[in-house]
Amino acid sequence: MHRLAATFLIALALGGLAQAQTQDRPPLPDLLQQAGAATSRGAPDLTGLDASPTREQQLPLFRAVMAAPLEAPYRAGVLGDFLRDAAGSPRELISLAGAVWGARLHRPVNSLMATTEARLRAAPDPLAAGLAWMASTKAGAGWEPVLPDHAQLPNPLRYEVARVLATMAQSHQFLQRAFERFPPGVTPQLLRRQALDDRLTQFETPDLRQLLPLVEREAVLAGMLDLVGAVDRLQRFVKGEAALPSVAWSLQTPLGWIVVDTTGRNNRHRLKDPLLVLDVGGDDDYEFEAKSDTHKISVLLDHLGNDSYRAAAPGADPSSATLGYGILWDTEGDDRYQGTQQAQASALFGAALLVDGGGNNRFVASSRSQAHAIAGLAVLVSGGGDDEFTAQTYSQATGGPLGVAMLVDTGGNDRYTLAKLPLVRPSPQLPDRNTSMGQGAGYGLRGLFFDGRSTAGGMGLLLDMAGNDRYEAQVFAQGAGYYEGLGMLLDDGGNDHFEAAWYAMGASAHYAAGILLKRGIGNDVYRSTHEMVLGTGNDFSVGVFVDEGGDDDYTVGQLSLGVAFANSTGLFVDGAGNDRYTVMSPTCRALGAADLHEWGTPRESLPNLGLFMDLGGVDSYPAHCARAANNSLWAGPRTWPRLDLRSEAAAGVDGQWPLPFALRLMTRPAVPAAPR
Ligand SMILES: [Ca+2]
Ligand SMILES: [Ca+2]
Ligand SMILES: [Ca+2]
Ligand SMILES: [Ca+2]
Repeated sequence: MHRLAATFLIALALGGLAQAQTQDRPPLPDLLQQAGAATSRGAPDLTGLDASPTREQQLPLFRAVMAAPLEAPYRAGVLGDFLRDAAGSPRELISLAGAVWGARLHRPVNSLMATTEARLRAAPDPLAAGLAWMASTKAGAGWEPVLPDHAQLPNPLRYEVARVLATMAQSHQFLQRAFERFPPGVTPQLLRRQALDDRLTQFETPDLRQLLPLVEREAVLAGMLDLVGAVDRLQRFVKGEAALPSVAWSLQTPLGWIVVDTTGRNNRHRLKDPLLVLDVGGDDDYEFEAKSDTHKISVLLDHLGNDSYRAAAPGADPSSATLGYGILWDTEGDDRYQGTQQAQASALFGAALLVDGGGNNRFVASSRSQAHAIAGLAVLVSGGGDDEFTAQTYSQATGGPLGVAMLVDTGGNDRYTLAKLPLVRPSPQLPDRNTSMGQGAGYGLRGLFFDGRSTAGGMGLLLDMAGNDRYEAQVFAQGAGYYEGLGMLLDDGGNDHFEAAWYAMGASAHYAAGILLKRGIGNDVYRSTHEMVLGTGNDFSVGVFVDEGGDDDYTVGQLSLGVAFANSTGLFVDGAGNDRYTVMSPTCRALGAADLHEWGTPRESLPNLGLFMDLGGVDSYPAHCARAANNSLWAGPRTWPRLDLRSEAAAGVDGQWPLPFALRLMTRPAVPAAPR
């Protein structure tokens, strides 16, 4: 992709949009008028966000969604299209994740390697040259490796391996740079306890929250881009090489193990601190032991075979990173991934990548996994097979403080489960089941539960590009935001099934934003057993839900389907099809409603906007929800009808209208322009 994606995305997040003002497009003027918010652009009051002590950590795209919720579907769609174009290039995906992270970097892939390559080619032995840098690290002072001869590890494979190792030298330095402002005493063990186990004691130093502003994002991103570029080239080399020599070689270096096995055997690898593992051929069984606190970079490339990857301890698998980089790249086959906490693309101060090129895969972990990031980037990309993702909590595209996590699945009929049980992290809303916080979730830390000091959240984005998929979760999931965080679930086609309990499917709480965008004409099922789903926000938040087409089935409890609570914006849009709406609560606080948790506070005069739109088809509405009907426009219920309060602005519309916003780029040429 040569469209300077990073620059464009920043422009998308920060700048004005080229299209006409969405609120001026029908049926929005009538709908806003009916709600009593004719002049509104749909945003909640942003004073609290602007005054946040962690203002600098709020991500640009999150800010943009909060400032203009009616433009959020377009922004989400465009981001989805960029990711779709980039799905074949993990380096490009990392680059986009970095742009969303707010790291401004222009780092073309070709120019940078030239000097390294020239040096390796000029050296008598590229492998020796590729490893030489280790002797100048603290761990490797004076190290002199015993290397295989050219018969045991011949060129060009020898050169390609050396090339990755030489790239690591630079990435290693970028890591130093990224965290050089940290005080002494910051270790992976300390960070895991504070950030992943939530065991931070009052007045403890270092304090994770004080470290966040000290991270140099550009350095984290630069080192990862180089590393991913190098691994990408290595995998293209092994894929393209008709007759690889049969090599079985391993070496313990001061920075971890190097293992090269191209024999095609079914290997059983038991690894601690892998630096670079290349295995070609065979059905392999990997077991990863707990990483040492000093271990920073792990790369594993497996080509061919149905493989099994097991992490015996939190953070042990190569696609996890703490104060470092981790890459696990499996080119094909039906693979199985098994982990506990912090596994399968999980970054904690650093960057993590898991690429699975195809086959029917199973991903199993407990928490902080399957694309989870705090103070870093995590990307998991899986191919066109039928995949199964299972975890308990904080997994499947979850961005914590200063984190961007993306799970991209390019096709197949996939199944995403954040299980109710076993109970590892009881939900405050429903203590008999886990908090899900995943399938596209961005979360911050709310000080209420600790010392009163809160921290902005990051972004989690799940993009499923095709297939009939099944999403099952509990509380906070499927496009959910929590405390200055942004969660997005984009599903681009198929007949899908979504199931959750509370705060899901485009929902958010406490200065946060959640978006679910379902594109295409699939017939989808959305079910919630409790409340706050399908375009709802609570406490200065934004919840956006858009289903583009198809005959859909919606079942909810209450406070759902375009509902604003406590000075928020809730937006529900179904674009077409014959749909069925079921609301289980007898009061029917749904289908366009705005409410406050208490009256008699200044919140009464702040905006609070709930909008419901069904823009086509003949639909079925519940009999006890008397306002909603086919071909009509209705106002939401008001507790204080004579006061005309902005905090009770709500309305719904059913009729035949085009969507008032685009869900994809509008000007994209059908045929690429000829080069000039
Ligand atoms: Ca495989
Ligand atoms: Ca898939
Ligand atoms: Ca789908
Ligand atoms: Ca529909």
